[in-house]
Amino acid sequence: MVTPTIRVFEASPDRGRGLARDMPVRWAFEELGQPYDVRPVSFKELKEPDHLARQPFGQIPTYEEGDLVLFESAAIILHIAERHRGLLPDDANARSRAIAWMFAAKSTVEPVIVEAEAASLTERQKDWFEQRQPMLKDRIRVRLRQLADRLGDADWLDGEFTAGDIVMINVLRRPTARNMLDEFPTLAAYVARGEARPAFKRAFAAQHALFVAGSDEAVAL
Ligand code: GTB
Repeated sequence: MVTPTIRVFEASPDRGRGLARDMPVRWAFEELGQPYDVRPVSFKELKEPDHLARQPFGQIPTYEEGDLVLFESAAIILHIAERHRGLLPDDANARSRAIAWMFAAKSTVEPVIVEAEAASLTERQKDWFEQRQPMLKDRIRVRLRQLADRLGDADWLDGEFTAGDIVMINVLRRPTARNMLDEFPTLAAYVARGEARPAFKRAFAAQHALFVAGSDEAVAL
């Protein structure tokens, strides 16, 4: 069997904090006990034809396994979770629900968080920046409240730990969401449970080590 290769940031702007989207892919590999190779890519290479052929938007992560080239972190996780037991339940209905949670994380929860982060990065100089902030935060708050209501006091989103939890926890780890988790202690505990898993720790250490190898500015483990 071919060992898959993922392409990741050569020098992640998160300085080793595991916030880039190779982190959930690495975590999934670790949960499944599957080996993977890593190819660091520079920002310049991301926008060159060779990489654009793999990832049309010039981003990381990508996945290569023989003839198969994939992009989109959740699609990569779904692909490996379908090929190895451990991240999707055997029961067909539970399996579909786990996949639905992956979609929910990426298309219902993540967009409101990304919108607020994009505003902070690109709209700070606009005279309406401050005025828009409460609305952006409230949109996130609504989704976090709904998610907390559904999670209740359960450990994971739908029974056993699944790929849905990997994708959702990575969305909640984004700084803007994380800064709001004080208001949602059950979600804070949910994220902490994910981060306490040995597979998460191995994935985190691997991406951190890559950053350290290329810089003397890594954040502490
Ligand atoms: N929907 C795609 C997926 O899930 O795979 C999104 C992929 C994506 O956003 N990739 C980003 C990228 O390659 C890296 S993860 N950006 C380069 C570009 O677009 O030119 C996003 C990210 C980047 C940095 C931090 N950080 O420093 O904290 C966090 C998240």
